[in-house]
Amino acid sequence: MTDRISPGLWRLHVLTDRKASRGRSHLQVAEAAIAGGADVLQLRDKEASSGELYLEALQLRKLTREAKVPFIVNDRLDIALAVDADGVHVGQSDLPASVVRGIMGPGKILGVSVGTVEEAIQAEKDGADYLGVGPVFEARGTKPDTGDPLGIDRIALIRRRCRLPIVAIGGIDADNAGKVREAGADGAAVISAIVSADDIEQAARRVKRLLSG
Ligand code: 3NM
Repeated sequence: MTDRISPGLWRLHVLTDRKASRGRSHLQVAEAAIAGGADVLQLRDKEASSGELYLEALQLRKLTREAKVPFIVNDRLDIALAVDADGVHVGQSDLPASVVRGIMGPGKILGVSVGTVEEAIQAEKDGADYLGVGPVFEARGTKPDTGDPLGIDRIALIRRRCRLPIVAIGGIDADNAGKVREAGADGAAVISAIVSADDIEQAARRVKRLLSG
C-alpha cells in the first residue's frame, strides 16, 4: 500500500490531461495508471467547468480511496476540499502556497511547482510537502507555457539546497525516468508518456520500474 503521508516515497505521479488522453475519460486513464503502479494520482483539467471538475473529482476520489492511492487536485483548492482529496498541487501563478496551506490545514499534502532554488526555498517556508521541478525536459505540448527545459542539473542543484522531496516533471518517459532518479529526484510526474499511450497500464509499469530502481 502506498504511504499516503510520505510524498518522499511516491515514485510515479500520473497527471490527467483531457486532450492528451485520446478520448478516454479521466476515470479510465486513472484506473489503468493505478493498475500499472501509479503511486499518486493528480487530477489536472484546465478545460472543465467547476461543475464538471467536481464530478470528475468525485469519481477519482472514489477510485483512489478504494485503491488506497493518494489523490491530489491540481490548482483547485475548492474542488480538493469539496471531495476530501488528500492534497493540492499549485504552481507559481496559482493561489499562493502559504494561503493554500492556511486554508487546508496541516493534515493535507501540498505540492508546489518550482523552477529555481529561490522558489524551492520559498515553497519550503510556505509549508510545501513536496516540490514539482520542471520542465526538466521539453514538455510534450500538454502545457503550452512551460518555458525552456531546466535540464537535469537543476534537480541536483535544488536537492543540495532544499530537503523537501523532489518530483521531476516535463517530458519524462520510459527513456529518461531513470536519469531523474539518478540526479536526486524522489519521483516523476508524467502526462503524455502515460495518458497518451495505446496501453496506459503497460506504459505506467515501464516508467514505474525505472523510477523504482
Ligand atoms: N507542469 P508531459 S511541465 C503540467 O514544468 C506540467 O511545471 C510542468 O507533461 C512544469 O509529461 C508540465 O506530457 C507538462 O511532458 C508535463
